Amino acid sequence: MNFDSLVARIKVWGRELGFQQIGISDTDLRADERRLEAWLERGYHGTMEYMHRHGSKRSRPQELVPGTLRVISARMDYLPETSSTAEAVLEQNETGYVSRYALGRDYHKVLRKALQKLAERIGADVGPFGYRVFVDSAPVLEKALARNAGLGWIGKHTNLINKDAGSWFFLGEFYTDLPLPVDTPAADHCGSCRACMDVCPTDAIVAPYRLDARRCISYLTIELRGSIPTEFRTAIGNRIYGCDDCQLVCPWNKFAQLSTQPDFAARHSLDDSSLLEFFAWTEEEFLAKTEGSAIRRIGYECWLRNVAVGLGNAESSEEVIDALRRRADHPSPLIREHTRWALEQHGIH
Ligand code: B12
Ligand code: SF4
Ligand code: SF4
Repeated sequence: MNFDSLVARIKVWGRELGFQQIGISDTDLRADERRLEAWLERGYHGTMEYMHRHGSKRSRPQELVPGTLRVISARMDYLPETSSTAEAVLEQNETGYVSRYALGRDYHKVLRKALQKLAERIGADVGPFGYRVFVDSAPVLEKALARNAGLGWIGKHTNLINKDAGSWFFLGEFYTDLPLPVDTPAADHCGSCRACMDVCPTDAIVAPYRLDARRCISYLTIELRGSIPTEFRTAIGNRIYGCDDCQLVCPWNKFAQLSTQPDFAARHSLDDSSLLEFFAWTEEEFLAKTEGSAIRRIGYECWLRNVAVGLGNAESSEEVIDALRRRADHPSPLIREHTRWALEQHGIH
């Protein structure tokens, strides 16, 4: 079989299915394995036990799927058109900021479906072959594999950046037993820049390429289930789900394109609603408005926890104080504690 021409066809099919780029790598992740181990040893993963759980499977694709020879990585742009710019929302502290990746439909579903179709197309061409599709769904070092496949480099903020497309894209991949020719890994173009490190509100990028997730607003608002440490609450500002500051400041995002994927269009005014509107949602409204969205996974309790922190950082007003007072005796101790903290920020004890 001519694998060079197969790869050319795979890249064309990938674009037809909505991916901006496809690349192929082998499975050698030895240098990244050492860095992953050092990151875990320092405890930077916080409560994300799943980063530990699978041992070396994350950095050794053959241990996860025996027989894997190559990894086909794909990237899909997600930046949606929004009624206000990200910077404008971050400046208006009465509006809630939802990170750009979570404004539309859950990316896991969108990418998985497209990757599955790509695998089926390959199968129709080459006959039965071994593969397994992943989108942030298993112990896979997605960024390192995508870098090795030529899709971009891991920037100092630790996201993957592409020279022609910035970093506002998701990654997905499939492991396969096809002996495809590999792409050239992407080179690092951060140079002497350190804008992301300087802008990070919580100093989570503790050294270039080294993120202490326990300090990252994305972790604090999405992954952490308990109380948000008080030392970070003011810095969180109005960011109620994730954080984009390190990407917003990155000069390479000048080259980013808006997403063409209708699934990633902002839903339910998540791009432009006040903290008061979000805080007023009942559990039923939360479930209805986050149906099919990644936000749903944090649950209603953590949603109110996050919005309470945002309201603690908002301009003082009667409406803000009244809304917080209404939740101050909430049956959930987590919501009570964050609401009371927020009231204290407005001088109410
Ligand atoms: C755990 C996780 C998180 C954690 C930890 C982030 C992290 N840096 O690890 C938290 C919750 C904080 C997080 C946040 C976000 N995430 Co996240 N996350 C993941 C996940 C599940 C695993 C990442 C991982 O393997 N971490 C392990 C550590 C060791 O990796 P690392 O910090 O990148 O370190 C590597 C390199 O930096 C390098 N390195 C480390 N030290 C050193 C030192 C030197 C000198 C050098 C040269 C290199 C180097 O080696 C390491 C191994 O490759 C992936 C999906 C997946 N399965 O891969 C998504 C993923 C990385 N997340 C993604 C996104 C979109 C985000 C957010 C932008 C969401 C948001 N807006 O809030 C933020 C970005 C925050 C940030 N600055 O990284 C996308 C990134 C897409 C892209 N373009 O890169 C992914 C790939 C999901 C996807 N399928 O699209 N995430
Ligand atoms: S996502 Fe926000 S908190 Fe996390 S490293 Fe980037 S700027 Fe810092
Ligand atoms: S802001 Fe600068 S240092 Fe940070 S990832 Fe972008 S280019 Fe690299």
